[in-house]
Amino acid sequence: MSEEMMKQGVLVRGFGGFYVAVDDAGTEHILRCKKKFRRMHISPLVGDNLLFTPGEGEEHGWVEEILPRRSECLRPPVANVSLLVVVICPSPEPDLLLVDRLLVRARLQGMKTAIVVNKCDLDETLVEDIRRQYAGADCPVLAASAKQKNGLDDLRALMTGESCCCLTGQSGVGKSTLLNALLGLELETGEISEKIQRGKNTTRHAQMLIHDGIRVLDTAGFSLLELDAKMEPDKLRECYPEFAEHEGCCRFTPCMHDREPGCSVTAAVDAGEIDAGRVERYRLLLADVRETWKQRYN
Ligand SMILES: Nc1nc2c(ncn2[C@@H]2O[C@H](COP(=O)(O)OP(=O)(O)OP(=O)(O)O)[C@@H](O)[C@H]2O)c(=O)[nH]1
Ligand SMILES: [Mg+2]
Ligand SMILES: [Zn+2]
Repeated sequence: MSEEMMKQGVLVRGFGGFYVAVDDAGTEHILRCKKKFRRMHISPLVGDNLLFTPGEGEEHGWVEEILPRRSECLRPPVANVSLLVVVICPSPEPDLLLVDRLLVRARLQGMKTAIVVNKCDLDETLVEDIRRQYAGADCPVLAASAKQKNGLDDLRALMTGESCCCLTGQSGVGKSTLLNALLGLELETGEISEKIQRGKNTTRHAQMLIHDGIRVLDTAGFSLLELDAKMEPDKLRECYPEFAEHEGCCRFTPCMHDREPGCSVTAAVDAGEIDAGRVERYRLLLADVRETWKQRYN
């Protein structure tokens, strides 16, 4: 294939073995993947930068090359995210262990993070609580109500200038509704189930929306997430910015900040300087990571 015929674009969505890429001029191209990718066990992710040969007329084109990724996740399955925006809300109830897992994974991938507390029209106290818990986490906490169109300017300002933002979180928190309000779109949204207070997984696949210089991914909600099975227990505490100033201040070095005597992090929790819940959840994740690490050769 001659080089001149190739174009570059970003993968914005996939459907049934086809991929849709948008080129620099904003034109959409329908593509299929060459067999060599399957042989290499690589599949393109939404957010990937691609080199492709456009199809002629009604014919689809071909993905020729996936350019190097600056980050990749499998949950949600997306590439090249620079800012991960975790959306929570009063109902369905927030799962902060899931939030912390997402923040850890983002940090390991070099992404910036933010938390948006949506549906503030239902409960305006939640955002204050979350701001307090994540005060030292290097993660801005924004208040929003997609329904009342509040907080959208802050969210837009946060996303402007990012190469690619990604909204993630449980089903039913209002990710698609937020993007509709923010970008004037009509993405499908779904009621949450009254009986179990859970979303109904309305968004099924990740897709990239490009609008007013903002590139943002709407993704499918989920509630289960594992940390990387190859993660060393030592790495986890580096994902908590609130611990940084305590490194080297504990009685033992290294200290995992897991209830060792003379631990500076425990002292900071007792003094109310670091949120107790956040540290408690860190310790749960640490136990998890240690268990997985122990079994890594089994
Ligand atoms: N009261 C209130 N309801 C909201 C708000 N934002 C979204 N909702 C409602 O929450 C429900 C779920 O919204 P979606 O946008 O479909 O949620 P989602 O996060 O995209 O869910 P999945 O696609 O399943 O992951 C819908 O009934 C929305 O109308 C809000 O700010 N306030
Ligand atoms: Mg959705
Ligand atoms: Zn310690």
